[in-house]
Amino acid sequence: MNMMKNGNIRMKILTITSLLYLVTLSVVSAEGTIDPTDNVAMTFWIATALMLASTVFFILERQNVSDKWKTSMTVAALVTGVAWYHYTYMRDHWVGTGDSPLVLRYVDWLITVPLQVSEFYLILAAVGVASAALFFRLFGASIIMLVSGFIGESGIIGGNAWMWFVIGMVAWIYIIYEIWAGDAKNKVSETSEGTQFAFKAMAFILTVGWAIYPIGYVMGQNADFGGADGLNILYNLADAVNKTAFGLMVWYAATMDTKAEKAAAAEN
Ligand SMILES: *C/C=C(C)/C=C/C=C(C)/C=C/C1=C(C)CCCC1(C)C
Repeated sequence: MNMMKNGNIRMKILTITSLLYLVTLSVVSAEGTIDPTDNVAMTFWIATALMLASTVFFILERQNVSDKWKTSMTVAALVTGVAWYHYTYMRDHWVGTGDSPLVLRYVDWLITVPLQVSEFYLILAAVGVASAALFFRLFGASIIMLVSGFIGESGIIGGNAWMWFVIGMVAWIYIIYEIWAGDAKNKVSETSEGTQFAFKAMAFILTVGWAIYPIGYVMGQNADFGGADGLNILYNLADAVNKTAFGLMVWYAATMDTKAEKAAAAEN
């Protein structure tokens, strides 16, 4: 009992010191200096620190959840970890040039979005009801959404930015349809409370949290709508919600499920 208590306290101290250390490191390692009147730069800084703190948290919490949730926690940590790495560059790019870090942003999304949609597959696979087809449909649609967004924003192959926007919107609406009304919905009803919670929370984030991105895209098209400042503030905010909160939902569900499993085991 005493040993467990000591272990818990040690763990907490370790968590808090690593968080403080890493967050400080991420702030002082910046190449440029931050202008306190630059609100966009502020959001880059906050997002960078948040991504790092979330990554450390998910890695440390991974050991407290039951085995079947560990891969989901790893993926949650990868999403914020990859984003943290890119944010350290995106932040410097903004401060150094005052331009949107367009390519870095989309490189980050192209890695982190497929990782996130794979979470739907993972939480269903953990309880044996997932289909690979679901994963490939979500994966394919998310790639179409991102590639059309990139073509529209960068103008690399021409065409109208609004045409590419519409294609991206269609792909996103398809993803929403797939998770709310596709066959995953029937499968999830057969699973544990924790899995159902995770699935619903993630579906909600893909619908409401992801809606911030197209608004950012629209702002970026016209200085009157907000221009590059509006676009970057919204994209940074959206990443904070969609990467950190998304992982927290997985963590919450995993914790809930692990508790329920332990309680059931104690009864037997
Ligand atoms: C961690 C990064 C995430 C979750 C990025 C998500 C990005 C989107 C949901 C982007 C959506 C877009 C549309 C729905 C229309 C076209 C323009 C995009 C690419 C901004």
